[in-house]
Amino acid sequence: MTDRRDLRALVDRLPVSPRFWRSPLRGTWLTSLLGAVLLAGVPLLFVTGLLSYAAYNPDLSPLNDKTPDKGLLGFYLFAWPTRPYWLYRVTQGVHVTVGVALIPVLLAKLWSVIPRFFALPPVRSVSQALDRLSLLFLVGGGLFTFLTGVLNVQLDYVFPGSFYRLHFYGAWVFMSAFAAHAALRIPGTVRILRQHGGPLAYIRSTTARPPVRTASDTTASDDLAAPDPAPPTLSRRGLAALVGGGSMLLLLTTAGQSIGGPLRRTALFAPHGGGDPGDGPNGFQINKPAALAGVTDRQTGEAWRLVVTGPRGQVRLSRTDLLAMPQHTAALPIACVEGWSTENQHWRGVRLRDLAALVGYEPDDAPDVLVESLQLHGSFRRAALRHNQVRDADSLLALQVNGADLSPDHGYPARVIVPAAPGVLNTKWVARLSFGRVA
Ligand SMILES: Nc1nc2c(c(=O)[nH]1)N[C@H]1C(S)=C(S)[C@@H](COP(=O)(O)O)O[C@H]1N2
Ligand SMILES: [Mo]
Repeated sequence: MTDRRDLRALVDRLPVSPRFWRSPLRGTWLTSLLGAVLLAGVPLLFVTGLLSYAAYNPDLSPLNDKTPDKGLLGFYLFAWPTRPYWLYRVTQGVHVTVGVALIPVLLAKLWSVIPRFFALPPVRSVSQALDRLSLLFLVGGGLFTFLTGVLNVQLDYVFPGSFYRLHFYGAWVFMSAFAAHAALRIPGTVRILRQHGGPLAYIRSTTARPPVRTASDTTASDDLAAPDPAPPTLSRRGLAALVGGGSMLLLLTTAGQSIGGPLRRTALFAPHGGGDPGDGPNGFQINKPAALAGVTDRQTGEAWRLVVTGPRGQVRLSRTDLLAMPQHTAALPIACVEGWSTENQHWRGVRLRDLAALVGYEPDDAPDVLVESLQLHGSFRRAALRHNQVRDADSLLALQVNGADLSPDHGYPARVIVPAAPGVLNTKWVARLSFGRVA
């Protein structure tokens, strides 16, 4: 008899026992509430993420494509438009900002269901086994996708080139498991949330149990509520403040990098590029300074020539030649995959479609173009632009910005700027434009 009781006491000190988990805050209600927030947020991340992938023109050129084996997962790719010009600024700003803001919710959700990961026996039925397997993909895929996303934003491509592949595949695994999980759990979640009033009712209640009980109450079978709750160290209000407040803080400190203006200074966790842009016409964020890209003054000085190729051979143009062509202005932002973007800058230079005309194309029939940089190091030396991007009257080979010559860090002697395109397609220090020779 005593032996048995000793054994019980021992088991209760292990995570496999529900009695091991004593926080009075756990319960299906909390899990449902956090689940509902993720149900709204995660699909938004998925859609904006797929859009971001499409925006890279990954189907255009093996050079753009960091996921050559994407196979069927690229089924939805389409020609990324150039209008509205702020499109990528918004979709990617939302993707990164919402993603960062959901981190506390994701962590709280995982915390809220920890006891289930340890529950014994691990497999009770076929359907429960499948459910657990899907949870493995859900949790693993979720953590992996969030982690690769944050690392990319914060550490500026720790996995050069492979980030897209990892994040893209991770997202598909995560979303598949998420969809299965949501389909299984939505009915229960809705019922639990209905039964117990809105979030405020939950937060106001300081007791361990949900505030409103009904005859059909399922809390009796609430496998997440601690059977042996410890005195609370954190009230529900405290928990709400921690998760919601943490989320809001991240939202506000991240959104600044996309919204700009004085808010930019609140973007505490945002990457701030590879250098201090200073003030003046070139005083906006720099992704990679010339020195880091290995671009020297000698390469960009008097000897620099732009090589333009097409079916009618090639032309070589000095900066003076380019300045003698018709100059056009476009007010466009730089919007990086990392989520930061600039306000509109006033770019001035030669239209890409006019350059296509130099090598045998009607501007309205200009083809795709391969853009190559002087840059010798790094993964952004070449990028392919689609014909709709080349034909847009605001797509420029910019020579000046905000009334001054481009600074070396912003791509002097010439850089590409295309409306609505991700920053990475706006190649700096351009050396060569190959029209109709993308593949
Ligand atoms: N040659 C070259 N062009 C490049 C890059 C680079 O590293 N090398 N970075 C790209 C990326 S990722 C972005 S977001 C924009 C940033 O432009 P900016 O530094 O002028 O703000 O430049 C793009 N053009
Ligand atoms: Mo970027």
